[in-house]
Amino acid sequence: MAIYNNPIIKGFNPDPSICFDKEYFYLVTSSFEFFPGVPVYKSRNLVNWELVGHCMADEAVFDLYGTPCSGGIYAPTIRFHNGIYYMITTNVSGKGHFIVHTTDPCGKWSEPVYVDQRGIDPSLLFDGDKVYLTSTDSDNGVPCISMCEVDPLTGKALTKRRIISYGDGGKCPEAPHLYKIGEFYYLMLAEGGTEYGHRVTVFRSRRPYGPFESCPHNPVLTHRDDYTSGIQCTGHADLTRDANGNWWLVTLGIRPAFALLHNLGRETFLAPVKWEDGWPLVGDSGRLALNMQGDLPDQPDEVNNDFYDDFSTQKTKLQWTYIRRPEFKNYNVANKAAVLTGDDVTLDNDKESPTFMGIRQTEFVSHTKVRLEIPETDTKAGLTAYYNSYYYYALTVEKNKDGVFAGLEKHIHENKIDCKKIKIPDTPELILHMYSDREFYYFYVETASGVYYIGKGSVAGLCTEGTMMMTFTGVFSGLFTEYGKALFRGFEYKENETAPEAFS
Ligand code: 6LW
Repeated sequence: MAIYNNPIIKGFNPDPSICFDKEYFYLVTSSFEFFPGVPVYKSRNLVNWELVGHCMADEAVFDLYGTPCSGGIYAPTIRFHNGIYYMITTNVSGKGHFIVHTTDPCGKWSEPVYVDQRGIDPSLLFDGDKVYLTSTDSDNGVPCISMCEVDPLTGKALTKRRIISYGDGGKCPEAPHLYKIGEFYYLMLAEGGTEYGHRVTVFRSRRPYGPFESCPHNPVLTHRDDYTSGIQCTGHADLTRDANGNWWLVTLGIRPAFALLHNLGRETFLAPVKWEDGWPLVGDSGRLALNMQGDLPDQPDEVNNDFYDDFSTQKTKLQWTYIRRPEFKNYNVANKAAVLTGDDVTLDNDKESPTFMGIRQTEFVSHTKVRLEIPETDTKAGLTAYYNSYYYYALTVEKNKDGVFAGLEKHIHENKIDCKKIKIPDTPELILHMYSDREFYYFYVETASGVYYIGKGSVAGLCTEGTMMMTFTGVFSGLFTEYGKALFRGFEYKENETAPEAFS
């Protein structure tokens, strides 16, 4: 048995789906308006995960232009069958469900084939010569789960869809996954909605289309009645079995920053699963913990989410994420600098793609720093804690004919608060710092002549629970240029690093 920490994939990594190809586990998560879409993580031991690519990595094929905040790419499913990896998901702001496939999940995925089925949360079960597709549906307004057979290489529905479940009485039955385990077909759902009533329910039948009997101890996983574990909203789960025959469940959950507010997004958690009387027993009596133990398939290493990019190679690191459909002509990574050129698309633009590149914030306490050179006047660039176009804090550095000015912009709902700008020495290079804890983001500009405190923004302003529309994402630590040209060097993100005394 080994101890591991939850979440296993921290920061905005919701709606996890997992498969095992007898050597490695692969896990995908939803990505909404962010590009590249559907990150692919790889692991041997279920604890150390490496980002190895994205299923949607070609902005010409997967055009997210105009995608609204938390629109776009919803929950994915990844499956492995006969040497081919399949991923199915839904572009809710585009053409609906699509399937891509590959023989190398760390490399290029196929062009999408679209599936003419309704709902969200599509999933595939390979069962002999049949492939079943489950997804959410509506029976004259009553939410349910339906299923049909599909050709996973063409996307063609081979049978009419049939309703197979209405869930266990919870609202929003969703996230269906059908498994063939032994003599039973198991249907696993999320119910209660992805907030604090979220839960996982399981059903089984001897036939793929049911009728299904409900697990006697449903929900098999929930934190809706647990306000002590530091984990909430668990639901939307997927099952896998390791080479030793042990079962595991991955699920989304949140870690509240404080009260019932979360800014890091819905994250991916792991629980061991045992079977009793043909029903799954998940985690600790249907609950997860931040520290758990299980018979892991391989000894885990120390987990380290710190990130550093000196921009020394043309190929940017996979963690960099963009908004909607990035204009890559505005990004030039070379000679140990990321040169970001703004085209007057501001961070609060909710349709286009501002010149922005960010990484997922993975811990409450964090420190992001980057060196900034602004060679020309009429430039505005900086460092941002970015949730989406309506919710972000931006440490701005503006260079104009009157000099160089540092400021803090706070965007919350329709409000834009422009904190006082400070004139700073026009030195060749500045160092921008963003610190975070469970309550605030703190912004500083460091120059050769000293450190300037620019201001702070409350974490509460960038939390999912406070957004004016349903949102599903999490905060990024990002670089941006709104107009002009900025050279960024030595981007560094560290967990659990706080501001030094000298900064206070
Ligand atoms: C996802 C649905 C859900 O498609 O939230 O957690 C939606 N549950 O299953 C967006 O993540």
